[in-house]
Amino acid sequence: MSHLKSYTSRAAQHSNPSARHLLELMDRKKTNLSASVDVTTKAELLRIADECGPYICVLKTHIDIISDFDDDLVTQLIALAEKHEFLIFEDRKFADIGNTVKLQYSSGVHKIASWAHITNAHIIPGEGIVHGLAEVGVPLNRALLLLAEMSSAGSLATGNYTLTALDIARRNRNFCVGFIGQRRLENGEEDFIYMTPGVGLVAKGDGLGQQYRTPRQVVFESGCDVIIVGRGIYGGGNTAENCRLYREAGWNAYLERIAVKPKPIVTHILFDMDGLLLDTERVYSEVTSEILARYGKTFDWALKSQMMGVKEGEAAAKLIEYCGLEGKLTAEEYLRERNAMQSERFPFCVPLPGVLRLVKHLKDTRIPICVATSSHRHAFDLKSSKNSELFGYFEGNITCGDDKAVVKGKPAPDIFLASAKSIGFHDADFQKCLVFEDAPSGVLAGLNAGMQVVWIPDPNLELDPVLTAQCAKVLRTMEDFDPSEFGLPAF
Ligand code: BMP
Repeated sequence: MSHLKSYTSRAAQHSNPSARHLLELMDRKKTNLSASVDVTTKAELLRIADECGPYICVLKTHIDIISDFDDDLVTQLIALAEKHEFLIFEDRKFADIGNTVKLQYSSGVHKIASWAHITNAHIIPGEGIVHGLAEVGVPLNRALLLLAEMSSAGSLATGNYTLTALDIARRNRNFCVGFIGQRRLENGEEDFIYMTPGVGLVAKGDGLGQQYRTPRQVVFESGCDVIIVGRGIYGGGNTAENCRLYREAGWNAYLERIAVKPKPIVTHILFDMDGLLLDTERVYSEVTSEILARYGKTFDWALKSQMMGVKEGEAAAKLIEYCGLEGKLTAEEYLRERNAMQSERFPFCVPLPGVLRLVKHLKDTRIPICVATSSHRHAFDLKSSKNSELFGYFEGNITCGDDKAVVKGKPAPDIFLASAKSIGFHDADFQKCLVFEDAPSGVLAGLNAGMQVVWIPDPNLELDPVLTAQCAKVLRTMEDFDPSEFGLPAF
């Protein structure tokens, strides 16, 4: 959990000189505030930079909006950066092929690489953009941030796109030091710097798509490191006083964050089954799509995500209501037909990637494990019938949705509390239990039980950022799980 450490202690994790410098100066100057000065004249930019200087760790510029740009502006900006000790971040948002961005970064009127400690890039062209920029930036000790997410409404930088930014940064650590994003993407010891725009103490938006969250939401709740504030600082009123207020709010949120104790070591592990251990969700989708097609309806992801992991009666009622099938199909009729079709197909479900390896490893290292599935016992028997290797590792530790101890279905915590108890968990600290889930209702059930949750959602699922922030990890497949991050024996 690198973000629960101080900025200074994180500096050692970075080989990039600008990243180290930034992390050290933030603690020294007691600020995680970046002023984004989007003004159009040299004089205004220099005046505001000088006023903000004592309060900020980073000055963010859009140099191409300055109408009277000249080399003297750069000379004066560098002098202010030295006087007040801040880094300069040119928010250039490069977005072209490697060869072109190399020229845009090094040359032209602005010669950005010669003065900006940090710049940023979209990943839309692919990884070549990073390699092109690195050819210029690395020899100058510069740093790059990738745009993993944007603050504006309707941004397309979500889901797998965002996670791809993480992969690209991991492969280019010497230059890619972090992200422009709205939340921390990794939760382990790995360390990236997150700078977050769309920060406001009062305003909620600007009428042009910008969306604001408070410094505490950004730093404490979402685990980001630097708050980027523009109009909230210089848009009317006293610039220095506004800086002071934002700096204080950002800094207090950081202090609150590093006061949080790291999560305890995991001792017991609970696994959902459908869509998590087995690829049963494929069968559910196929069968329900075939039934709904007869009524001219489609089984979309908005509906499916509400049904996943919920007790079957509740899920069926949701489906009838959502599709407006009252009077045409009852929940019971749907379930009868669906269950018959599924029974034929379930035995042919297979373990999802990484599942056999992890479950075998936990069994071999004697970590107590249990399946906690909303499926009824007869459905579990069908699904497990041809998967004896996988379920053999559980040695009969299976809690089903129709077990007596499970009164309420997910998102109630019953099933996880019952299955933890069934494998000998009697500690008061439920954070020592780790839940693996794919469905939002199951994630919520794990959180409601007070447990740590690893969420492995279907790639089609739209991730709720609030749920995401509460998970210990959000992974693409179980292959990405590293037991040592939870104090469990390493592979
Ligand atoms: P303001 O606080 O006045 O809304 O300014 C936000 C600044 O951050 C702008 O310079 C904008 O270009 C930048 N920005 C953003 O607002 N959202 C993003 O996702 C990425 C950005 O760089």
